Amino acid sequence: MVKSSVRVVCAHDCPDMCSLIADVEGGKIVRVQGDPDHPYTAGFACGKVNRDADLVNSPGRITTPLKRIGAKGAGQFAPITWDQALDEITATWKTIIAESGPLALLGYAYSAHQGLMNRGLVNGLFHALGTSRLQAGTVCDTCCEVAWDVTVGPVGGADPESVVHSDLVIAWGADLAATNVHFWALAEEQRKKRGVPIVVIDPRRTRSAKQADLYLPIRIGTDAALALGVMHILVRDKLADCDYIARHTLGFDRVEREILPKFPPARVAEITGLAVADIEKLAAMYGRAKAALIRLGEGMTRLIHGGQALRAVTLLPGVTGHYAVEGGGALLLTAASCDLNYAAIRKPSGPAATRNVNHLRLGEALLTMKEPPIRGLYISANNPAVTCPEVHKVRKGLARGDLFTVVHDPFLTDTAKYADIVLPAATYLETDDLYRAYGAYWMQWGREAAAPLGEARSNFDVAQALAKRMGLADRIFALSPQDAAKELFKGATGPAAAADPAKLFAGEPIHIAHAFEGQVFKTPSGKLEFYSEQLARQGVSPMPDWSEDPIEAADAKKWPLRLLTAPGYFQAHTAFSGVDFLRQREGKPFCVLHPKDAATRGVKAGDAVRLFNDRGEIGLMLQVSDEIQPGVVLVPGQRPIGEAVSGTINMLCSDRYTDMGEGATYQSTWLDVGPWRAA
Ligand SMILES: Nc1nc2c(c(=O)[nH]1)N[C@H]1C(S)=C(S)[C@@H](COP(=O)(O)OP(=O)(O)OC[C@H]3O[C@@H](n4cnc5c(=O)[nH]c(N)nc54)[C@H](O)[C@@H]3O)O[C@H]1N2
Ligand SMILES: Nc1nc2c(c(=O)[nH]1)N[C@H]1C(S)=C(S)[C@@H](COP(=O)(O)OP(=O)(O)OC[C@H]3O[C@@H](n4cnc5c(=O)[nH]c(N)nc54)[C@H](O)[C@@H]3O)O[C@H]1N2
Ligand code: SF4
Ligand SMILES: [Mo]
Repeated sequence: MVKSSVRVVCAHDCPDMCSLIADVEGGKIVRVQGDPDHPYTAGFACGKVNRDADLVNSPGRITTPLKRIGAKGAGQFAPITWDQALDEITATWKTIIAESGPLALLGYAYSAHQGLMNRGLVNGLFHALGTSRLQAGTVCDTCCEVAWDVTVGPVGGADPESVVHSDLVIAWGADLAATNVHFWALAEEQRKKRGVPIVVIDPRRTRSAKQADLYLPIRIGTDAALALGVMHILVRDKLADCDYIARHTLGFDRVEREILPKFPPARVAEITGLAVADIEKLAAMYGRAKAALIRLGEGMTRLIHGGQALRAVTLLPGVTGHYAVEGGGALLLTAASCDLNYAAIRKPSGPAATRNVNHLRLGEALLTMKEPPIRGLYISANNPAVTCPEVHKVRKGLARGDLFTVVHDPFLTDTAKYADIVLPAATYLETDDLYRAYGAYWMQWGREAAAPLGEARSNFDVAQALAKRMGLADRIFALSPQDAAKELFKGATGPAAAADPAKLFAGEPIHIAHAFEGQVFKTPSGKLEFYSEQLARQGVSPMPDWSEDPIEAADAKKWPLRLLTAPGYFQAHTAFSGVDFLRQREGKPFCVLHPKDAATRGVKAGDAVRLFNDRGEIGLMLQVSDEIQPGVVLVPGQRPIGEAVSGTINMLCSDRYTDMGEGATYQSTWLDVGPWRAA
């Protein structure tokens, strides 16, 4: 059997963007491991991707196009050929466009293939067709992104590899040992070598928290109060860097006068549920550090006032001047500092603006949009029938008899079961693509390691085939993946633009960090904005603040438990459901209650339990643990509906927006738990 090792890039939705080595035998991927020659990957992949040979070869893979023969949602399909599938799709689209105009179509690829082309060209196809557009990512990161942008500007944050210069690391709303393992490994190494302490701020005593030097079990949704309390102490104890504040920030004087007096340690303790001593300790550690690095997580933003939370924490390094120091500052995302010509792929032609559909309100859009209604839907690399809030609405929308749905996925997902046509997708290990990390400063070309299984085709390939049949003449739809990637460099600026194509296409990792010159601010004022005119114009409090949301407060009176949502350790949303080993390690879909809450409800570990609120009820297995506080129910990850006792957690979550970025508010969900009574 011919054996070879191919250098590839991990395309899963993860900040680390590992370089991987895929071992191939007889045309089949038999092993996937971390690349020892990539500085950031450092020779290891996470526990999930170590099993990706099982993912590509999973018996659950779809190998041919399918046409629905049963009711929507029932999952009955018959195989058809690619020509039949593409002909039917494009004929239907042409009819819809002729009758209702292009706005009656909605298509998207979301984050499950992080390759710039396999994700970008699907969106490019719908851009060129002038269809309605998905305001994508509101289910994930638009809240934190907008909060960062109005504060720091659309620019990347600290380089995770600068942690070698840090003297304090704070994981704030991020379970790094689960979602950012390479940064976690670096931070731990610094702790071992140089005694750099790690602080974790999280309502759950996560894997990261268990290993922290200081762990603050903050109450959900109170991070802005904690950050403002720390600022209060920094000012009180003269630990603020007045010179930095004067030169690089805007509006601190007003925050100091109008906001900080409201956040003395005693009140912050009351709001956050933390001990005054711990708040003082955090502020003292932060104020005395020379280069403290805050890893900002999205966890604190998955609720109504999530934007205020992230913004307040993001302002902290401006008070101490740590933004000016290598190894200090804050890291949310890095992608905005990679200035490639993305439009070449994502916007080859088509109108500058059309009608937008918010990703998290897909259900609402399918049910209520008029003039024209959405009549054709194309979903690639996304499983909204599980992962969107108000999932009942999504399912009801997908069940519409007059909606023509196409799903492109390697697996027959809950969403695919509603499709008229299902197309078999190649995985990243079976595609060529260009990658740039969103949580580190690296870029890399990833090669197809093995031919796609069965008749599976890549997102890129299918986008081109559909474009051709729809009569789109844009050049990008006829280029090879490598030639298309070259378009990304035309007009690009910064370190990414300087990549040597010979090295790039040979698969060499390209370091794309700018030389360190302090955090750059790309706000309207060019400074770190404690006061944001942009927010004032949107009617949002222009200064960081914390207040209780009235709807949340009313729900909290009605229901005794609040939802805490966190990543699954052996699953990431539903993308690894096809791997037996990981599914079993994760166990059946479960929730976690504090021992006190379990006892008062007469339920015990291992029981099936019922989670319910005004939206409905679902059934999960129960684990009991004091890793969470009383009053909280933790549901890690999103899992396919068939795996659970009944339903999925998003059946209980509303599609209300966050304060910034119109993002999802999963954690603004109140509910109760009781024994499961099978219907
Ligand atoms: N309650 C609650 N809901 C949440 C969250 C939460 O914290 N709580 N988190 C939210 C977040 S952060 C996110 S990002 C979303 C994620 O939501 P989704 O994007 O829906 O995530 P997945 O369930 O992983 O679905 C990805 C799909 O893409 C498929 N896929 C993988 N690779 C390819 C490929 O190359 N091509 C194609 N065509 N398909 C591919 C996978 O098989 C899978 O079916 O969920 C959100 N939903
Ligand atoms: N294993 C695994 N890895 C993943 C994913 C996965 O599902 N599984 N998903 C991927 C995706 S799509 C994304 S977007 C990223 C997200 O990765 P992160 O940015 O790390 O965000 P989350 O996973 O949403 O939440 C992180 C932590 O925030 C905590 N948290 C919740 N509410 C609060 C709060 O109010 N305050 C504070 N301080 N903390 C809070 C949660 O307990 C959790 O431990 O991870 C990616 N990586
Ligand atoms: S850590 Fe992230 S980038 Fe690395 S292999 Fe795992 S999922 Fe992929
Ligand atoms: Mo996400």
